[in-house]
This record gives sequence, C-alpha cells and structure tokens, in this order.
Amino acid sequence: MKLYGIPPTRALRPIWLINELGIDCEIVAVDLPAGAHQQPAFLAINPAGKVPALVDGDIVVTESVAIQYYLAEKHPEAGFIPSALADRAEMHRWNFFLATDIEQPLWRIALNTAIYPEGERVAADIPNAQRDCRRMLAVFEKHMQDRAWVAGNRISVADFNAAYTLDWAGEAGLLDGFPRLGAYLRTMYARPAAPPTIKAAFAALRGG
Ligand SMILES: N[C@@H](CCC(=O)N[C@@H](CS)C(=O)NCC(=O)O)C(=O)O
Repeated sequence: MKLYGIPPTRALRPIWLINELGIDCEIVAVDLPAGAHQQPAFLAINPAGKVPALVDGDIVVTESVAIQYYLAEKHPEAGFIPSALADRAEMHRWNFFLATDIEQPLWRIALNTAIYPEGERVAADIPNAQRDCRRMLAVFEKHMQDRAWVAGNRISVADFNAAYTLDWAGEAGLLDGFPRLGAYLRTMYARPAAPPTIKAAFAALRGG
C-alpha cells in the first residue's frame, strides 16, 4: 500500500488511521513546490493533482476523508466505523460538516495568505472566512459539550478527521473561545498513535 503525500498536508488524516491501525504503508513524498503533483505520473493517480492519494493494489482512493473511511472499513476489527445506523449517520454528518463548513474557510484563508501568487490573493476574504469558520466552530463546540467522541459513544473516523481539522483551525488562530474543542484536541493528540501536529510537521520540514 502506498500513500502519496506527507505531513503537514491533508495526508495527516490518513496517516493518523495508518498509525492507529498499525498497518504497513509506504508514505511517498510528492514535491508540491516543485510541481510534482501536476506531472503526468501523479495525475494518472489523482487527476485532480492533489495529495493525499492511496494506492492499494488495483484500488486508488483520493480525498483525505475517503481514504480514512477506506482504511477503517478495510480493518473493521478496529471498530472505527460505528455499528449502529444512527451513530454511522452522525459520523457522516460531522465528517461532511468538518470537510465543508469548517475546512473550506480555513482553505480560503490559506489560499489568500500563502498559496495563491501574491498578486492574486484577496485579503478582504480573510476576515469573511475567519468569521464563517468561527460560526461553524461554535456549532461544533456545542455538539462536543457533553460528549467524549464526535459520533456515538466511542472513537470513530470522525474523531480522526475532527482532530486534524481543529488543529488546522488552531494554527489559523481560530480556536480561542472554544474551550471544549481545545480540550478535545489535546486529548486526541495525546493518543500514542497521533501523527505530528501541523506545527510540528512544518518545523520538521524546515529542520531538514
Ligand atoms: N479535498 C481534498 C483536498 C486535497 C488538497 O487540496 N491537498 C493539497 C495539499 S494539503 C494539495 O494537494 N494542493 C495542491 C494543489 O491544490 O495544487 C482532500 O481532502 O484530499
């Protein structure tokens, strides 16, 4: 099995599952600054030209959360997919919420602060995206108020997605005022199988 993409990209989402499951998987770096993701060899794996992408024999899975689901479904013994229909629905609900309502404003911030070429960044969108994200974080803070896990009463794929997405929100300076989410994030990253945080992954890249 090969996973294309390294920390601190969204490859952190499937890497968290790989660590938790203790499975063998080669992690293959794709040099984004050098444009390797737009070369024919990588576009043949993911025509969207984005990491992460998982290749497991003949099966190719792209989309970081879909890869998390794939790994969890391949290893049902770990119990990361809830067995009750209601709990599975709750897991799906929050995974979509995290990948759309919370992640997309974070992505807008990243695009307009660091990723688009300087002349193409729209500074005015940053406060809008910050506000949009904080509104949705407030919804998630309320959901998590009296519960340990995102869906049902045990850890699921939604937690491994939530922790990475909230770490990103923290990096964007948007977690102040959400004490429950802060505490939940610390609990998740205290797990022995937790991957590096985004901050640690950037530091490791800078260090060599
Ligand atoms: N929805 C996709 C987004 C993937 C994505 O945008 N990955 C970034 C790195 S974190 C990337 O490959 N960017 C290169 C590009 O967009 O050109 C996922 O969750 O896998």
